[in-house]
Amino acid sequence: MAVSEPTDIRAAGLRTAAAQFQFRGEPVAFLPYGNGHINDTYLVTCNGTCAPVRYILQHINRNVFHSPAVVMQNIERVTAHLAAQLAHEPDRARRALTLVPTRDDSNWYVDADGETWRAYPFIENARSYETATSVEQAFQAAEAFGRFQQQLANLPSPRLHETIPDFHHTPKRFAALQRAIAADVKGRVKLAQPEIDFALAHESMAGVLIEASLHTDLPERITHNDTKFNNLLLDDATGESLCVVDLDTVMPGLVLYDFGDMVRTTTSPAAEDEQDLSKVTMQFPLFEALVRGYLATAGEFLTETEKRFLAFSGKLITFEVGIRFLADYLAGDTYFKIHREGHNLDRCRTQFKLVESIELQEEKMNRLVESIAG
Ligand code: ADP
Ligand code: GN1
Ligand code: MG
Repeated sequence: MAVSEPTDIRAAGLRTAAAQFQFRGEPVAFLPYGNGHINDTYLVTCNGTCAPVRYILQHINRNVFHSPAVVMQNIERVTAHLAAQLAHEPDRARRALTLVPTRDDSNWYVDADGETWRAYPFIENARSYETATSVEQAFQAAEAFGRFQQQLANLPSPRLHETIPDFHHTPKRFAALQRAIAADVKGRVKLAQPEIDFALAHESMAGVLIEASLHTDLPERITHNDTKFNNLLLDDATGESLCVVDLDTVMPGLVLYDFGDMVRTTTSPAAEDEQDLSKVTMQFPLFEALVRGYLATAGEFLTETEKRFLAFSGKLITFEVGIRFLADYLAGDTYFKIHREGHNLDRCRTQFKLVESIELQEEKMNRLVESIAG
């Protein structure tokens, strides 16, 4: 068997894992794929009977997801429900992820080292992007993630597992940052003082949504919880949203964290790890497109309070992700994959710059939401 990539010691495990799934044809090539910060994702090409057939094969990060079986149980239910919702739609196989069964008819494979693998058919003629380049793309993203929430609103009980407890509990994220500052295990506090000062000065926003959810109509719903722009595939031919991917954190949550993460990842033209901070800015027309796209699909179920916090949610989750990058930098880069020295600090800086940009425009953003959503 010719295996083109990767050539490191993981290749053997990768081949063994691939052999467990009911792929059409023999796996003949493996390539690391995508820009996710968490899992190991590979594009596997099989020599199907007529033409090559491709799959996504993923190794779940156990350092992040302490119970991969719980992640997979959620994904089994979510993908089955989405398939049922799409039963009468054209092109439905490209509109939702489908798990590929293993040879013994499980939906995932645990290898001899206890590592968990899963596979999906590769959705052809579509791709994800790191940043949005047009208002139309922002509209498509918000409409798609809103539709995703709507499709899952009637998922039968029981409640989905919390694959990462308190994932968007911003005050607990803030407390984790404070612990990382106090521990200073890598002696990096002195290298990140301006960012630490920024975080400490903004602490008061951390609890706003959690607090509001205790007293107002901010209900728990089934949310995606990682709605960054590169977790959405757009159709190559039409540019329209096609499929929401990265289902590991689909679980009970607040819809505002989903909307906020779209603001974080689509409104700035700069990459998440851009070092030239002058490029980081919240572009108002893209925010407007997000609001319109989101209301087009989620508008019918959103409460007044959910609508009222739409602009704030962008600022909050951008802050939350910023303090997570900062805490990970201080802790020695143990959570997010990094590709260079100081990578997590660079990522933190773009987030805080974006928070500032949102602060400058927040009033105007709120006025816009009010004028559209009433
Ligand atoms: P991570 O959890 O590490 O972020 P993802 O599940 O988001 O991993 O996958 C990484 C990338 O792979 C995505 O951004 C997307 O571009 C691509 N991808 C994932 N699943 C599929 C699929 N079934 N078909 C096509 N591309 C996919
Ligand atoms: C991670 O897996 P990925 O790259 O789509 C992270 C998100 C962060 C994001 C920042 C499980 O998302 O919470 O917002 O990086 N996922 C997890 O880019 O922690
Ligand atoms: Mg991803």
